[in-house]
Amino acid sequence: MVITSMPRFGYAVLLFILASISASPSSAQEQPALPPFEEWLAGVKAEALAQGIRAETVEAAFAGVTHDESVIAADRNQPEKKLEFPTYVSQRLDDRRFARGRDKMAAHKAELAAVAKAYDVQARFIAAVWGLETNFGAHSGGRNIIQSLVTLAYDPRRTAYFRKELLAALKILDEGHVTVDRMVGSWAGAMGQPQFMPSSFKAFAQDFDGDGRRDIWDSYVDVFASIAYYLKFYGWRSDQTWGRQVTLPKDFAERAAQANLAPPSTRCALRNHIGNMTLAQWQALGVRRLNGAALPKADVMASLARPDGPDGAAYLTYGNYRAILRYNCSDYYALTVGKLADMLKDFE
Ligand SMILES: [Ca+2]
Repeated sequence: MVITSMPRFGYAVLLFILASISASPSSAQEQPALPPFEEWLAGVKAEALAQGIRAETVEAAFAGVTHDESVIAADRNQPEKKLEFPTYVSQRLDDRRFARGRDKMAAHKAELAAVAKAYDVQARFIAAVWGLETNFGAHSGGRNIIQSLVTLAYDPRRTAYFRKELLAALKILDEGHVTVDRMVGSWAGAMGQPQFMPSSFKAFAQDFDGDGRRDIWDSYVDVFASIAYYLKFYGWRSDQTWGRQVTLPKDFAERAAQANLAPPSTRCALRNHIGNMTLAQWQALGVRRLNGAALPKADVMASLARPDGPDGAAYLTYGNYRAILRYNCSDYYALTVGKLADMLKDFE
């Protein structure tokens, strides 16, 4: 799911507000009260109209929309226990996923090549994100996006964030990019084959086939171009890969302490990385390729990720890896995209 930085900021503010409320003794445990559903929905409709969204769009979008308890159940049923990375990868990169990726890259070879050239992003990375998000278009989520967003926006925990996403979704309908019956996605509001939230759609979705609609549901080139533009926007370089698994010397902890290696950023997954230096500097610190060979002599900056802690596998990650983290800020996700792209390298 693509979540841009604004929503995270909004969420942080909301958490702060909730914390302030529960800090007052009279309302401990209480969440901000929302009006009854129908009254609340009327307020959303009024806001949409005030934003210039046409009445017929608003009426069509909300026809038959209800508060969907299954969305709330899905939201509250997310696994709390974190999987070890090898388990996470094995659940996502099995033989069937690889075979489907290989077949889909062959079926859309010309379209992927055209988009790769236009946006300067290697086809295997576009395919890998597509593969991880929706199994190459097989599982976009069959839910009505308006229904998912209405339900989440009416839930007091993140009402401001999802109300904004709901209004963005109405704007997308009003602009005619998709019809309401085709605007499907996940229970969490992520839409179409690249799983863009509505705000990400507004910022990043592309109309590559030039029919006037940014169609991330049914136009393959629009899907590919939208993923490619997202990565490009966040600094993708087509002369580099994502990074690589490496081996560390036995005394790496002491060497890292001596070199004063600190996290390269405080931003989500990067706060668990260390170092931000050239491959030559990593080489001097004793880091090698998985087969023991010297690191490439390229002039590339890298930070070290160890998703299962200091005793688990180690990866040097490059600038492109940070672009993948913008799509979903999890080392597990970004490493799996990188591994899938490596597996698909011969099919570009
Ligand atoms: Ca289009």
